[in-house]
Amino acid sequence: MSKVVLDVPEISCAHCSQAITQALQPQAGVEKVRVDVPSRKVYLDYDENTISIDKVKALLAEEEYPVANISNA
Ligand SMILES: [Cu+2]
Repeated sequence: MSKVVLDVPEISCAHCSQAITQALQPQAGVEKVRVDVPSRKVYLDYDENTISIDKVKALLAEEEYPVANISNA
C-alpha cells in the first residue's frame, strides 16, 4: 500500500471535502481518504496495484479539483 499527500488548491470548505471523499472512497484500491481543509491537502492510502495515481488525479480533475503536487506521506 502507498501513502501520498495531494496538494489540491481548490479545497475551500466542507463541501469540497465531501465531494473529494465521495469521488475517491468508492474506487477499488482506495483504502483511506482524509481531506484537511485548512491545509488544502488530501491524505490518501491506496493500493498502487489496483489504482494508479494518474487515475486518482483524473478523478479529482473531473470534480474540478486539480492536483497541484504529490508528495510521499
Ligand atoms: Cu468547498
